[in-house]
Amino acid sequence: MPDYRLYCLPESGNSYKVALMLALCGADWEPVFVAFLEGATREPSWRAEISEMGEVPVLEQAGRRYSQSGVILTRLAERFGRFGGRDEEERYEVLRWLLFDNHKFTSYFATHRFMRCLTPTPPDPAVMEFLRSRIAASFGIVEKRLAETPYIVGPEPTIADISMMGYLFFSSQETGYDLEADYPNIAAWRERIRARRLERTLRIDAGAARPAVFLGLSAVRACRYSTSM
Ligand SMILES: N[C@@H](CCC(=O)N[C@@H](CS)C(=O)NCC(=O)O)C(=O)O
Repeated sequence: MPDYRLYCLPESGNSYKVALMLALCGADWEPVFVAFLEGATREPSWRAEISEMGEVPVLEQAGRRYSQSGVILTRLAERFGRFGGRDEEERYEVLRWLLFDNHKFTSYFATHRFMRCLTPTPPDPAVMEFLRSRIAASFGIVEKRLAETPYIVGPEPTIADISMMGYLFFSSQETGYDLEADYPNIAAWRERIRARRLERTLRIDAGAARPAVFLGLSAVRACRYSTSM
């Protein structure tokens, strides 16, 4: 039995955050596929046994289960002594960006992609417009920040970067955003993480039951791939 089991699915960028951290830390872990799109996390039994919040990711270790990617990443950073920030000041900075990520940077971008690709009926254009305005605001803030620093907190990557990568590796066809064209600093930052990811995860990629989780390549089902949004 591996040390860690990650309840996840390849389409979930929030799960990818934890998969990326486990891979970068060289952890002994395995993915546990959750039939999220079929409604598994809405089942009362799933909420009773796996997570009352009805969300993925959930990380299992030594018979205990933990949810909320920001908390999981913090726990792993402490356990592995990596990516947590170099001193107290940086650790608070990491927390500040984790909160910004969960509230804004990941949240609106992930919801926009979900509405665009994973809902059975076409989304309301006004809702999509609202989401795009919120994405423009949060991505603009990060784009400006990355003009000054290679990683979000400083010269070295932290779990704040790992968290913020959650949805950036999905294709532009899927997200509706061309990061190279519109957010060149964010695109360059993603390449810096990609280089580390490829370096550290090849062994795991090769042996994984669901390699898409690690590669960030989504096998999105029923994706409409509308190019007009
Ligand atoms: N803040 C949470 C967000 C997790 C989240 O929203 N996960 C999605 C899948 S990617 C989910 O389970 N959504 C179910 C719902 O919103 O009811 C985290 O970072 O773990």
